[in-house]
Amino acid sequence: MATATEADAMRRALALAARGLGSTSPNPVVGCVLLDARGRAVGEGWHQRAGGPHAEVSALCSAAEAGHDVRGGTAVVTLEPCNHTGRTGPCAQALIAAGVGRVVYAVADPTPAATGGAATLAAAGIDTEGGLLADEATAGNIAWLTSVLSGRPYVLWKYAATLDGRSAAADGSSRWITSAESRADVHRLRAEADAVIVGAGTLRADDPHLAARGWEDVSQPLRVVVDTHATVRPGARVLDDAAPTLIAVGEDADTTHLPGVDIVRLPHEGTGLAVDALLAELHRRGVRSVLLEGGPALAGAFVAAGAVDRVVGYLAPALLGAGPAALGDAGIATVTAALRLGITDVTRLGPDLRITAAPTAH
Ligand code: AOF
Ligand code: ZN
Repeated sequence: MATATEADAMRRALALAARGLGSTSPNPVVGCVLLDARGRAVGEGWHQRAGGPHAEVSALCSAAEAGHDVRGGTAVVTLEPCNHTGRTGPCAQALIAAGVGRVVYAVADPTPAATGGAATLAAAGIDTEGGLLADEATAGNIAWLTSVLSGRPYVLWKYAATLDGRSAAADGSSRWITSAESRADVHRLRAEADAVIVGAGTLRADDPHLAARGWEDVSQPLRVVVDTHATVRPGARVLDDAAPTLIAVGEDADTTHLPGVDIVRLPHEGTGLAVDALLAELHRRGVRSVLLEGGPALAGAFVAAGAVDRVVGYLAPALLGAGPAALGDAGIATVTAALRLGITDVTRLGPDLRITAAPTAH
């Protein structure tokens, strides 16, 4: 059984891990706290970017730099220590070499290449225990875990709407339905995502820039436009050099007006492009989490494809009474076929309400 001190250390490790959100992809976020033999926290670290040191190694360095001895101590890690030599060496071996007596981790590493660290540690005589704060650690690494287990990026669909569920007015205007607080929160979601996806209709209506404003020092998400017929204008703001941009078009689209633009050709599906093919292409490019920003038709296609893992709705206390709904046709014809969600969070943002929900298992 883990001790209260170890649980506190794990909470700290989870907070450290979260600092890596948005910059470790395609790797997980991982945090580590080292306790000495007397249970005092003497080192900590987190994985900052793919290719960089793993959390355990960075924590071991911080303890060594401060002159602390971790022999006979405990390593508390949010993910099972890796067992492989990838871009860096195996953390299980680093912990064995450092002489820790115990390792407590939250969730197992499901990747075939890296798994097995717990067994290696135990075989070396180290008291090894998994599962401490596993739910919190799973939630903190949900994008990476989902992408490893499903082979496609984790998809978060975000929309803004009035209390009566309209995402635009009857004349098409949609700017500033929600408050400045809600819009700032969306920039945080963008900063945490590897890619942001919009449809060509949204691009035509709003000419969005899609960068994470206020987060210029973090890695900007790849901007993806689903543009079946290649209607994007060469001067569109999304094509500036603030962040990379990928335009997904149909196999037969004419893209001669877009020289130098990164374009991927995908099969058609219904009136748009195949969502599965788009997500497979993004996964191939290292994208592990996606923020889907609309519009309604594209969101409908993602829901129809079973490719929405989480919904974040920003509801403004306003009524429009007419205008498009946030979600377009998702192939759901009757109420018994509704995609049922469970609410995981409700937060007030200025005058608005942010509701986070995820499909319930079926
Ligand atoms: C750990 N601690 O901090 C991380 C781990 O890209 P590489 O070669 O460094 O290896 C990445 C893989 O290592 C990643 O897919 C995951 O399985 C594990 N990540 N493991 O013990 C860490 N970032
Ligand atoms: Zn490692």
